[in-house]
Amino acid sequence: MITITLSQQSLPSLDSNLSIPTYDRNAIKHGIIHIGVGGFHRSHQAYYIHQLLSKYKDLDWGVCGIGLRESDRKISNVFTEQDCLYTLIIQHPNGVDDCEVIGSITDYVLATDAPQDAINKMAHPDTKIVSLTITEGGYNFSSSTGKFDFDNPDVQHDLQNPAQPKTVFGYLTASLRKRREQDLAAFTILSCDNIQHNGNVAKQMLLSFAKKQDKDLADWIAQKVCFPNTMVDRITPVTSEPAMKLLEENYNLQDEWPVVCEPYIQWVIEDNFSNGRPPLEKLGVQFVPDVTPYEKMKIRLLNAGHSVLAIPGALHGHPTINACMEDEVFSTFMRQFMDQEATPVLGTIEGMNLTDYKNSLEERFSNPNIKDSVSRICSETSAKLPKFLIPTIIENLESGGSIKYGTFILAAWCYYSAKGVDFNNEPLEIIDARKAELHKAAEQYQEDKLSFLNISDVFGELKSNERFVAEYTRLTHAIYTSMDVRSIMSSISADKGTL
Ligand code: CS2
Repeated sequence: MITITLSQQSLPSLDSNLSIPTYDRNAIKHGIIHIGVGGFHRSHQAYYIHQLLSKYKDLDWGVCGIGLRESDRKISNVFTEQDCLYTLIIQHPNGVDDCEVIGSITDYVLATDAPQDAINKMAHPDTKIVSLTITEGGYNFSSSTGKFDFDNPDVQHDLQNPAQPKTVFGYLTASLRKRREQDLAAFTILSCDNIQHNGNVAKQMLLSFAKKQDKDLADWIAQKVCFPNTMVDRITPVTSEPAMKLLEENYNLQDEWPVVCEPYIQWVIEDNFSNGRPPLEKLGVQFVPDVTPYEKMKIRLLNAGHSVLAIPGALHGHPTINACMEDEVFSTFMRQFMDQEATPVLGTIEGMNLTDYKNSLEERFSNPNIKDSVSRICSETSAKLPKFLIPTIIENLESGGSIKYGTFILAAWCYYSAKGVDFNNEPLEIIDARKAELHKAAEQYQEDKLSFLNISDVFGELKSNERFVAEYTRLTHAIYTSMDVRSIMSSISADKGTL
């Protein structure tokens, strides 16, 4: 049997068991422009919009993707070949896979090749929302000061070349400037990254940039653009070879870049839009006046819980999050972290049962079918921990709460960054924009036990807190001397004073 390549034209010939878009993709308007079309956007927002188009034929809210980086060339090429279609593979814990071809993205612009096209797309009258998944590190602020980083060379470039931008801030201001000139309503900027108050952060960073470039425009943005805070959730591992094989074997379909995800999906959004919004509540999206409790709970439990498993997991040689969960030492350690360090600083969250939430996270992390690699979770740790974990340590230092679980993760991260190999001497796949800097700081451990903590925009003032320093020193020493994360984790969980 000849394998069918995914495209608009091939849709009617696909296996009839595979669900395909039933709406007229040619009639779709791009109400949403999305910057940063990675796996997560494709399993989450694009999936919700696909359902909106399928069930309600609301064609005003299609998506046009934009890539700002050279590394987006791969998705651009795949989308060119596949007419922006892709298969979403929802992997259930019992081994069942639900596969569906998603059609809500109907155009894609690689801005590095065509900056003006990207600006024009955002400035188009049909555009009502520009949404972002630009990663935790993409907001260009220092974690310790919270200030916009004007030293970034790309930011400097954008300030000097407003019509040829490189950064998201340059593109947003260029397109908003054009909308203002043409007397078009401003779009909403919808951040979908795992940062507490992601909308407020996006606003503050964009305004810092815009003020430097054009004060009047900055005032207009401040008045006209809404930046709702959001909480987004769906575990989406990196697409693996077996996922592609599965489509070939079960459906005779060749998809160059399908997306794999868990069944769980959640989106909570503050109902604050500049220029209308899709009726996503029809699909279970929660619109709330204040997203704070949801985002804090998710970031401090789910995202932090992931890092708490993945960093020692990588050192021990566990390949995936579910492998970590199968190891009782790891799953106990993670739950104790959640119960003893994250929960006390969260306090009570109205309308939420934190025990149920934590139990559900344990189930989701244990899904054996999803095989979420620890290397994905460890990627860009330098941007993640200042948002996911370090605030919990700081708040526990202030309240006199436990810090041993969180501190152990920072100690393990120091070893991880210094050595670049796990405890079996196997190379670690370290993906971090600041990899070299982290390595340099961590590597000086033998001469200066606190050298790693010198990266102050990651660790803030932790180095000057006596209780933290004592715990960190004790735990790094334990790791460097025993080279066995499991036994240290089990001692920490058992609350033994000595290691
Ligand atoms: C993960 C997230 O990257 C990470 O560290 O914790 O990607 C996580 O899987 C998603 O936020 C789930 O919604």
